[in-house]
Amino acid sequence: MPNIISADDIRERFSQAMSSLYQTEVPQYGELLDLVADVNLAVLECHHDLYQNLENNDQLSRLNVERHGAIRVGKGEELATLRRIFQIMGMYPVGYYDLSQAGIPVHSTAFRPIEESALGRNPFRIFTSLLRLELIGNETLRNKAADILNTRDIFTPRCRALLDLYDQQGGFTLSLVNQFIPEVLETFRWHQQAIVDKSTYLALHNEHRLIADVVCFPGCHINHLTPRTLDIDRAQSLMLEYGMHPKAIIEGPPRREVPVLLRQTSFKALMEPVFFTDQQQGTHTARFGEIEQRGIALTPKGRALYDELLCEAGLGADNFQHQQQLCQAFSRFPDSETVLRRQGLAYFHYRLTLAGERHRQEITPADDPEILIERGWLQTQPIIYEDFLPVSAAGIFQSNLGGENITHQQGAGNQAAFEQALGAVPANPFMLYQQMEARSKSRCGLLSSCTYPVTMS
Ligand code: OOG
Ligand code: NI
Repeated sequence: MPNIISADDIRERFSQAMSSLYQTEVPQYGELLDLVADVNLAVLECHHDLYQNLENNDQLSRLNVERHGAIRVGKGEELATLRRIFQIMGMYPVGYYDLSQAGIPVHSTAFRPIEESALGRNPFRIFTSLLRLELIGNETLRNKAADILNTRDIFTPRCRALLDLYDQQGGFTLSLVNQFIPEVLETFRWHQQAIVDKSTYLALHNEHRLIADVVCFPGCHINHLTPRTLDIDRAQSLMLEYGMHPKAIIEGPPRREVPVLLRQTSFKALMEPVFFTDQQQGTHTARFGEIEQRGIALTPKGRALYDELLCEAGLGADNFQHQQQLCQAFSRFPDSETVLRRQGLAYFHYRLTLAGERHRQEITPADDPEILIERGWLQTQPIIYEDFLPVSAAGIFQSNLGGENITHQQGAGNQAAFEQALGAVPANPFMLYQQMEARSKSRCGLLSSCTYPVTMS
């Protein structure tokens, strides 16, 4: 088929369309984008080395287009259809997140690009959660929620027809992409017309606000979009100055010389008008804005240390105290690229220096990379963490469920049920980072072959 538009192109167009839509729906998100752009500019002006580093690693161009979003669905078929939609955009399920441990009745994955070139172009990700009806304690409400979900279709008929067409043709021309994106946006935009009457909404809401959010509407509205900042502490304090209401604490690790994993904060959800099927009116509070700062991806060993120290730090009363507790606990976490690398705590991208290029023929797979680095033949850069953190995600969920006491029973994960609904096994994030590192080493002549082929079902 001639003139097929690439998945990277479709994702780029889609992420722009989502951002424009969300700016019209939640004007504070537009302000958040301005705030983050200001912070990033100030950081880059003051830290020329960081600027050079990002530019050398093709990270600068992705910074301003970089964002993630989040949606929540109610039944397996919805999740499986989303998988088809995102695959067309080069986004694949990565990771399994069990939120039930934090009393939130969902489990999740992140749809995201996985190849280095695709991530460099536009790393748009969508954190996607599936409601776990079996965790609703009240049987009458559980059945009611299931009945409502059974009758709805969150995808337009044209969207479904286009998915089938894509499968038949193996691609989309520009004119089909231009039809596909608005059809998909219909699913993700806000619908102020609910599909239930007010008393049903209130009953589900009283059980758990999240359940009302997932079940009572004809679509799975995007609930936030998140730009990437280079200094989240600055962004958090600026949010107050811009008149936004940031959540109490920044989630994730503390501020570091070498930023690790992911730090996140958000502003509180807005109250939006809703019209119910019995002509009554009300409001719904679900949609918010979030900011993230991304750092280096950790190996399983690094991640185990992160989880241990996060637990040890506990929860501070306010952000100041929380960050102090974190800093204290994380004094045990090495904070230099060299030590992180030597102790096998984080993933790195290897490349030859000019001197290394000149000695290309002398490098063998048996060489110790650390010696070549000291000799000036090899350079490394952090591999950026592209995924999410379950404890942080739970904090983001909770801060936007109105801070009410979550009376919900805690559950255990059920990855097998999630995979069955999705119709695929999410990729293991550690494998993806390890594979990236291995490929970069093998390009330097350090590994004889790349041993981790990517296979996406
Ligand atoms: C998702 C919350 C988690 C993140 O960035 O960790 C999340 C949701 O509220 O649906 O977005
Ligand atoms: Ni988020």
